[in-house]
Amino acid sequence: MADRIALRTCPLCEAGCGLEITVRESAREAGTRDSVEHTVVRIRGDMNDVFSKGYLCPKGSTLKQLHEDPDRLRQPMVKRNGTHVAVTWDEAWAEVDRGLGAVIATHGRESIGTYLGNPGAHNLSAMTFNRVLLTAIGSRQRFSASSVDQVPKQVSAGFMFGTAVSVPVPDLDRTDLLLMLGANPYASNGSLATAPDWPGRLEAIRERGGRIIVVDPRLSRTAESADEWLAIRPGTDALLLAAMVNAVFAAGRASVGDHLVEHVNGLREVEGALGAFTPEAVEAAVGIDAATIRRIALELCDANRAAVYGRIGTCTVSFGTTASWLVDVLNTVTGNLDVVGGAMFPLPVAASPTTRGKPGIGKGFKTGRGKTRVRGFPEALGEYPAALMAEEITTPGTGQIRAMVVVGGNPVLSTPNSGQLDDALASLDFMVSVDIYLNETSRHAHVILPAPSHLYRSHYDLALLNFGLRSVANYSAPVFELPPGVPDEWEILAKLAAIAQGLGADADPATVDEVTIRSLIESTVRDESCVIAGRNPDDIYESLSGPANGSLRGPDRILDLFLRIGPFGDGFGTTPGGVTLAELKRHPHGMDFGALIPRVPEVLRTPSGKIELAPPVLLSDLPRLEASLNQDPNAVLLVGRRHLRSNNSWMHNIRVLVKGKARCTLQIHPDDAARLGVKDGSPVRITSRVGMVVAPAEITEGIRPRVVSLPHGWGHDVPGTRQGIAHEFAGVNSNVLTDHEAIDPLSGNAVLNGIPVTLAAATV
Ligand SMILES: Nc1nc2c(c(=O)[nH]1)N[C@H]1C(S)=C(S)[C@@H](COP(=O)(O)OP(=O)(O)OC[C@H]3O[C@@H](n4cnc5c(=O)[nH]c(N)nc54)[C@H](O)[C@@H]3O)O[C@H]1N2
Ligand SMILES: Nc1nc2c(c(=O)[nH]1)N[C@H]1C(S)=C(S)[C@@H](COP(=O)(O)OP(=O)(O)OC[C@H]3O[C@@H](n4cnc5c(=O)[nH]c(N)nc54)[C@H](O)[C@@H]3O)O[C@H]1N2
Ligand code: SF4
Ligand SMILES: [Mo]
Repeated sequence: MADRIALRTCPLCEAGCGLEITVRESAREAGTRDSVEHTVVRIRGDMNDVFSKGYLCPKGSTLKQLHEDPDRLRQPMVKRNGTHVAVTWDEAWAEVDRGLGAVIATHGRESIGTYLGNPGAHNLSAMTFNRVLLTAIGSRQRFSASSVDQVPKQVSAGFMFGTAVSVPVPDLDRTDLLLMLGANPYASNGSLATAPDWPGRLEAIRERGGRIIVVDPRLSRTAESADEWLAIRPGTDALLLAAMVNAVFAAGRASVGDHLVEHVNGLREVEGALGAFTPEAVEAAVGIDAATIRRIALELCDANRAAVYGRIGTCTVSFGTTASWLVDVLNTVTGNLDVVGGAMFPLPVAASPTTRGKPGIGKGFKTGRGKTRVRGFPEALGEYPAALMAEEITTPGTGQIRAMVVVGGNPVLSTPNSGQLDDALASLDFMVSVDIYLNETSRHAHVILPAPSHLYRSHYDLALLNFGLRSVANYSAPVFELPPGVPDEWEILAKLAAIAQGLGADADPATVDEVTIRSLIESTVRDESCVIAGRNPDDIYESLSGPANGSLRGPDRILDLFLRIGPFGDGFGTTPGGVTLAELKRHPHGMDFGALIPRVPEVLRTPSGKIELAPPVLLSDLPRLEASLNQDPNAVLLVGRRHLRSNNSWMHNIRVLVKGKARCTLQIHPDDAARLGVKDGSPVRITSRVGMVVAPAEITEGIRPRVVSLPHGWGHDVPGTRQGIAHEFAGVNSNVLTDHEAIDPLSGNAVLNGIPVTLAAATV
C-alpha cells in the first residue's frame, strides 16, 4: 500500500502543534490479530497548520517512538503475588469490579480517592469522561495535578472575573513590552497561554522593537534571550508585584483605561491595601533593587502596549494565589487589561464557561465548599490539595481512603513528599491506574488499564484552547483504527464509571455514553442563555447521533455539541455556516477564527458584573505577605526547572529524548560550590525538612547565589516498574525534598519552588 499522510495535533504539551504523520500500511497474513500492519514512517511539523505553521519541538516527532515503545502497555496488568502479569480485558474488569466493589461495600464511597494527572488535560477522552467517572464514584476525595500546578491562577481569576478559566493571556503577537515571571517557554513552550512557537513569537516582539523582561532566579534560555533578567529570590514574586503596583499608584500613574473605568471595583481598596509594599520595603527580601522595581513598573505604564505574565514560578510557591492576583492587578492598573497587545481574555471555540450563561454577570466563584477530613483544609475547584493525599490515605477513621483510582498521573514523582505518598499507596486495599506505563505510581496498582496509543484516538484540545492566544479549532481523527477488542480510553473511563455505579464487570460503556449525552443535552436546552434553549432534546440528540451526522458517539459527539453551541457554532441551524465537527473535519489543518478581541464586560461572570480588583479573600492574605518581608537572606532555596526534551515524569523511556548530557543535575552557583568544595559533576547531598537526595553538581553562573535547581519528574530506579530506558537514565526525584506541609493557603497548591535546603558534598 502507498504511504498516506495523517494530520494531528500534538498532545504532549500546551503548544498544540500540528503534526504531519507519514504512515505506511501493509496487509498482514491471515490469522494475525490485526489485518493491517501499521508503520509510522516519519513525523514532522504541518506547514499548513493554521496555528503552528510547521513549528514543532524535538518531542513532537517522538510520538512515533512512543507508539512503538515495547514497554508501553498493550494489555491490562493485574498484580498477582506482588508481580504484575498481563491479563485479558475481561479478567481485568472482573478484578476491578471485585476490588472497588469490596471497598465500597465495606467502607463506603468516601473511601475511594481519585487522582487525575496532567495528560488528561491534553486528552479528549479524559476531558469528556473523567467527570462522568468522578460523578459515578461519588466521593469528595478528589485530587489532581492541578494542585501542583495552576490552581492559584484559577482561584485568583475566579475571584476577579467570575470563573476558574477566566484567565487573561498575554497578547504576544501584538505587545511591545512583556514582563514574564517564573516561566521558561523556551523549554516548556508556554503554559496557560496556548500558542505554538513561543520562542518565535518572543523573538518577533524584539524584532519589532519591543522589549522582554524575565524574572527568574535562574538564567533560563528564556531569560538569556530577553532584554533584561532579574534574578529574583525564590518565592517572592508576590512582594515584587505588590511593590510594582504600589509604585504605579505612588507615581500617580494608576489608570485602568477608559475602556474599563465603568467595569472595575476596588481600585482604591487595592491602593490602600498595598501601601506598605513600597519598592524600598521589599527590595531586600526580593533581591531586586528599588530603583529597578520602580522603573519597570512605570515602563508598563509608558509602553504603548504591555503585558505581565506569570507561570509556574509564581504559582507553585507559598503566595501562589496572591502573586497570580497581583499579575492581573498590575495589568489592570497599568491600563493593559483587555486591550490589544495587553493581557486579554481568550474566546474559545468550544466549551468555555466564559461563553456560557448570561453574558456579563454570574454566580461568581467560591472555595471552601468542603474541608479535608484530616486537617480541615478547604476545597478549591472541587478538589483537595494533592499534597494532602497521603495523610488522607494513612490516617485511620471514617472516610479514610482505602482505594485509589488514578488516571494518567504519576503523583509518586510529581507531588510533594513523595516518599510518604509512595508508602501510603502501598498500604491501600485496592488501586487501579489508567496509564500507558508500569511506572513509579502504577506499580502500586492492583490493576493497570492501558489507554491505547495516542495515534488510535481522536483529539481536540478542549482544555488548553480555553487559554488560546487566537480562537482556533483543530480536530484530529485517529491515525489508526483500534484493533478489535481494544477499548478506547473513553470506553475505559466509562466502564470504570459503570462498575463504580455497581453495574458490574459486563457493563457496556455505550450505555454510559448514552446517559451522558442525554443529560448534557437536557441541561443545555434548559440553559436560558444557550443558543438552543427550549429546543426539543430529541431533535438535538438525533442531529448529533444520526447517520446524517456520521452516527457520532463518545467524545466526538460531545465535542460536536460543544462546538455547535459555542460562539462560532452553527447553533443547530440557528447560525447557518457556523462550525460543526463535520465542518472541522473538512479543515484538517484547523480553523482560525481570529486574534483576541476585547471582551469586558461580556466575559465577566462575577455577581457584581464588575472586575473585582480587591476580593476580600485576597486582601486577607496580605498580612502574611507582609510578614514574609522578614526572611533569612542566607537560606539556601531549591527551585525546579524544565527541559525541552522532557515532559514532567514521562517521555523518559524514549531514548532520543534522554540520551546525551545528564539532565537531572543540581544547578549551583560557583560561589556556593566553592564554599561546599564541590566540583562540576561531583555529588551533592541535598537535605530538606522531609527528605534527602544526592545529585551531581552543575556549576553555573546562570543562577542566583544561594539558589539551587533540580528538575522534577526523575527517580526512575525503583523496583517493580517496566521502563527499561527510563531506568537507565534514572536521575533522582526532587519531590522527595518538597514538603507536603507547605501549601498556598488560598488555593491548596503545593509549594514546589523556594524549598529551604541544606547542601553538603557527598562521597560517591
Ligand atoms: N517539584 C516539582 N514538581 C512538579 C512540578 C514542578 O515544577 N516541580 N510541576 C508540576 C506540574 S505543572 C504538573 S502538571 C505535574 C504533573 O503531574 P502528573 O500528572 O501526576 O504527572 P505526569 O508526569 O504528567 O504523569 C503522567 C502519567 O500519565 C501517563 N500517561 C501519558 N499519556 C497518557 C494517556 O494518554 N492516558 C493515560 N491514561 N495516561 C497517560 C504517563 O505514563 C504518566 O504515568 O507535576 C507537578 N510536579
Ligand atoms: N519540555 C517540557 N515542556 C513542558 C513541560 C515539561 O515538563 N517539559 N511541562 C508542561 C507543564 S505540565 C507545565 S505546567 C508547563 C510549565 O511551564 P512554565 O511555567 O514555563 O515552567 P518552567 O519551564 O518550569 O519554568 C518555570 C521557571 O520558573 C523559575 N522559578 C522557580 N522559582 C521561581 C520563583 O520563585 N520566582 C520566579 N519568578 N521564577 C521562579 C524556574 O527557574 C523556571 O525557569 O510546561 C509544560 N511544558
Ligand atoms: S511544542 Fe513540542 S511537545 Fe509541545 S505540542 Fe509542539 S511538538 Fe508537541
Ligand atoms: Mo503542569
